[in-house]
Amino acid sequence: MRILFLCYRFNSLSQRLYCELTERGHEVSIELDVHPDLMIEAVDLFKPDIVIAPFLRRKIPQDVWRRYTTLVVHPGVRGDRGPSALDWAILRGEKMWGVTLIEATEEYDAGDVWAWREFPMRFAKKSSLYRNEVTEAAVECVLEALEKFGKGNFRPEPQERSLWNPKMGQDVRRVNWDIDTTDQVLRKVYASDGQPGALSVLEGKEVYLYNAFREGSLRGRPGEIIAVRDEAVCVATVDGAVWITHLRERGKGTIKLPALRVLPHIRDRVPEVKIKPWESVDFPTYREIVYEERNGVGYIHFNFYNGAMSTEQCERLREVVRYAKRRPVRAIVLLGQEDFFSNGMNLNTIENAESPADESWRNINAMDDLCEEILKTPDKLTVAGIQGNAGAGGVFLALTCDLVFAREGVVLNPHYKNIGNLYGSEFWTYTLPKRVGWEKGREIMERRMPMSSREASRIGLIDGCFGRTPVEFREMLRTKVEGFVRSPDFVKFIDGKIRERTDPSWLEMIEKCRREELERMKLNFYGFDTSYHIARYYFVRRTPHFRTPPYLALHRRSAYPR
Ligand code: COA
Ligand code: THG
Repeated sequence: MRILFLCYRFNSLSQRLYCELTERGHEVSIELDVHPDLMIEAVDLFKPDIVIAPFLRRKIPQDVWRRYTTLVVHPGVRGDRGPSALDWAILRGEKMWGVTLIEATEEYDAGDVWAWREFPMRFAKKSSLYRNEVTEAAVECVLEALEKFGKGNFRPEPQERSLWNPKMGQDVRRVNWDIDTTDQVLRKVYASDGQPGALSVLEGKEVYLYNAFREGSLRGRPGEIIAVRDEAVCVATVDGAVWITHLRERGKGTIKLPALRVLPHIRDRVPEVKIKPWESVDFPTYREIVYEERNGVGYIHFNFYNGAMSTEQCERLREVVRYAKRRPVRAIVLLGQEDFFSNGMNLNTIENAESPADESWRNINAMDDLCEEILKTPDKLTVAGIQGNAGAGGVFLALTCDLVFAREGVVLNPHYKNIGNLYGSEFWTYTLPKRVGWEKGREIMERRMPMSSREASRIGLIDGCFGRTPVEFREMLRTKVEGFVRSPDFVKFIDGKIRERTDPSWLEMIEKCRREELERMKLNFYGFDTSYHIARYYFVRRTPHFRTPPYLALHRRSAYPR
């Protein structure tokens, strides 16, 4: 089928649906939300069989939905309507929630229902529910609806009683430290994460709060910052305390940053309460990196917000990899976190730096130091366990491991071009051709489209994909890795690895890869072409698109057959 996507951004859900549909042989073209007239132009150019809006706020013009069956993915149960569906569900503490595929009509979300799914709610941030439960349910809904549409005789069901829930404003989201309990603070910040954040006041400054965690032991005066850890701040509440890892100053053009970079003066006033990654702790708190050992295997969890890795975070993670390398374990498993494995260097902290070019250079070198630390592990098996999506340098960080596995449903973006034509580093010129050959490698890099873990596994970019949920994935991964390190094959594997990784010619080749990649990156950061700096500027400010690039819009390519 020919399917046109209308979306505000080509976000994780749109990318996942794109993969699911194209990998089933459908032809999918994408039109970003720029102007209603362009939506009409897009259907006129593409003449799709069906239109799907996976992530759209704007009203689809009559000229589109009257002429083409148009289905809107609504992250809510049947009968729920409005632009802040998940936000309200979290705030109200719904026990069950869902996704409904609604036919577009004149009135927002009031059309007939093509498919729906429900799931139990988790007490978690909106973006995490969106990237996991909502995404899985939406994929099932879309596949079901396409089957019904293909049969030709399906009649969608009218919504009998429906309830309009307005856009949630900051009057509802705002955190008031004098009265909000820890649970209420968590609820408000969860309901507002990743966008738009929950407004509040810290240190007399109006800020949006992101990425909150319950703190089980520290206490203080409500609203006061009582501790810092890894650039996050711990704020006392009326009945406990919470950690907030990211803040954005109120105002136009501000960006999300690690809390301490928004409130730098706090560092000298407030104690730093450290917890070592390998320590065990028996109360809830925020921990950026956790190292645990089980049955001779070391597992490293790194909980980096949005999967973005600043220079300092790369350094902290590298320290833990070095620790693991000294431990008597046979394998080291990198797990990232459930929402993202990694998205490479942190474009926000780079943007915020005095010199973004210098900070880009520091950050990519820190990424490469981490990658090199993993590559130069001769006597242990290294494994990447990709539980959530990965992009750019984050994918290639994973590929520095001997074995790479991903959860089913993970979306990978194994390329760098989308941020201003970056050349890329992280030893991709070693790992990519080694896994898929130069020709396929170049094709992936140039096409700059997302790829499902299933497809990545099929072409040998990764070694396998399994597990429907992060929990199931980790369970299966553990069995696999622990099985391998106890098998006779393992001894042979390690003998070979030691031989390769201590060979002077291998070491020389690795050094050459890094040097040549960084040579090209230097041009991206300091050279004549400033497209990386421009692309980053718009990316971190989440600026809406002003056109749909041809690599997304098949129908706007000059070579496209009409
Ligand atoms: N640095 C900082 N923030 C990043 C990031 C990075 N490298 N990669 C992703 N993010 C943030 C996005 O800004 C967005 O933030 P939000 O909380 O304000 O919404 C969030 O992570 C991703 O949101 P989502 O909508 O789920 O992601 P997506 O599906 O739109 O896109 C990517 C995922 C990875 C394809 C896309 O974000 C991307 O292209 N990132 C840049 C990757 C990159 O070039 N890294 C540096 C080169 S090494
Ligand atoms: N029919 C048509 N177009 C649609 C939908 C539809 N476009 C996408 C939309 N569903 C997804 N759901 C919503 C529901 C409500 C709102 C936005 C998307 C909403 N918007 C604000 C308002 O109206 O006040 C702001 C709108 C704006 O900025 O334009 O409430 O079912 N044809």
